[in-house]
Amino acid sequence: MKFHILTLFPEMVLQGLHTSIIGRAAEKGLIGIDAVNIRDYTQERHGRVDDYPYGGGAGMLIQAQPVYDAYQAVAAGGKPRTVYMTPQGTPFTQKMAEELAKEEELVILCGHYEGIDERVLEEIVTDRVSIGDYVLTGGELPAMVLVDAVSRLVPGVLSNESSAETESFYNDLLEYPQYSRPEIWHEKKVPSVLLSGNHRDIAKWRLARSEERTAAVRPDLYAKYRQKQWTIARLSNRKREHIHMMELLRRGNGELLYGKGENVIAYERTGEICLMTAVSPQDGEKMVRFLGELNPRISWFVVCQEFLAKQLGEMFPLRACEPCIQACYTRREPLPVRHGDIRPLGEEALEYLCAHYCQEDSGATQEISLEDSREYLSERVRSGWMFGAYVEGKLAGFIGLHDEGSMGMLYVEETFRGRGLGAALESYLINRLRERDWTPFCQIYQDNSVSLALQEKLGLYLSGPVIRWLEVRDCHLEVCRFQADR
Ligand code: 9D3
Repeated sequence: MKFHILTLFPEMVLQGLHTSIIGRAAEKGLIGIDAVNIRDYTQERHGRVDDYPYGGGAGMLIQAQPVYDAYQAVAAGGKPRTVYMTPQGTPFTQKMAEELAKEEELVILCGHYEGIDERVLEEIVTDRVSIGDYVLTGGELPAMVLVDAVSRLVPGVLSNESSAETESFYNDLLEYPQYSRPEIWHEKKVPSVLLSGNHRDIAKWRLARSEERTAAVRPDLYAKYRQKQWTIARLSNRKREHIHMMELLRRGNGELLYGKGENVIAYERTGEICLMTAVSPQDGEKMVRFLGELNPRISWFVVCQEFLAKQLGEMFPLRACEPCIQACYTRREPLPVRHGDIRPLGEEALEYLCAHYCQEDSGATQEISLEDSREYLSERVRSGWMFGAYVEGKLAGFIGLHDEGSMGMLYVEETFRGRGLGAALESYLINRLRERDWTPFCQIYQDNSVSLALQEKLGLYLSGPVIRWLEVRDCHLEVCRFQADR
């Protein structure tokens, strides 16, 4: 990730970003921070870059020309994403940081004085971002905030340990209080439950403190949290059909776009997947209309009812995939893993995965390019949820978690089939999910009797009605770069 910061105070930005984690990332070359002085591009004598605003008013404006020339110097003929830091921008969020982290190059424009001539902004700016409702003296600190938040999402910038932490960041809740040695300080004792060693009690206590804090300080977040919990409870009335939606929400991988009783729309951002269930066709119609208005980016729909598939088909250009049966593991006991050498896969296994990941299993009717498939597998490996089974030190099969949370991608090499390797891989993954208090589930094509038999053998429960995946054909109808938070 390369940042080009256009500013009148380049040394301020560089000073602020050369220490600690961000400084180290820059040293290692994981990110690049280039601060460009707008003043170096002025054509006026005495290095002047500002002038009075037409129509009058207090203060000075940065003129268009030096900003434009500084931009041209870093854009090098391209049209890189360009963020203008301004109090009139969209409030910065983690979601925006995640989106910006996908770019290879970012230009960040900092205002000072009263602002910048609007005409140059119209030509170069793609996003306007504020960091909150308070008044600063310039855009430099906001630019540093943005660089910090985006950089820590760049792979390798954080240690694996701390990045895993962010992933499991409690769903819509603020963090619980934490304590370290000594056990007593200023006559204050560490809460005894934390010393008990009982992980269930500890988790319960932490959740209660998180809820308490969130309710007190962030009623907005708390309301969202309560609605999610309520929806999960409603969905659990038909758990086998709805396990994918419940788990998406429970694991904090999805947001609730719509929740009226058992009429629910959940959304997974990375894969642009929209999960829907409706009680009646009337409800379905309302929900489809709602989606049309909200217009989020969607690549896939997953629906629980056939009428939804029909109704969506009238609104979106779709290709329907074969229906799937849903299987979930809700037993109390972990499963025995009858194979010794199963471990997480790293980037080095990518070639093997690409060679053996079965495209038909992805459900896509149109050819998924090798490129897309590699991109997906690489992202899955980075998520830490791809596992391989090794026989005599050599990779013989794998399994993983899809982006919406279902188990899948199961593969066992021809020569090793019939030895329970597949069962071992799935059992292993089920156990890992259970450690997190998640309910393992997967989706299987109706006609895949081999896989269905495996699910029954392992003790998973199968859903009656079928789940339908619907692929959206080139429908990235982007309204604005940052979707309104609904
Ligand atoms: C008193 C000046 N204001 C007149 C209406 C406008 C104004 C212009 C520029 C106020 C502050 C600034 C400087 N701030 C930023 O450039 C800025 C900022 C901020 O002040 N708060 C939150 N986010 C941001 S992003 C850029």
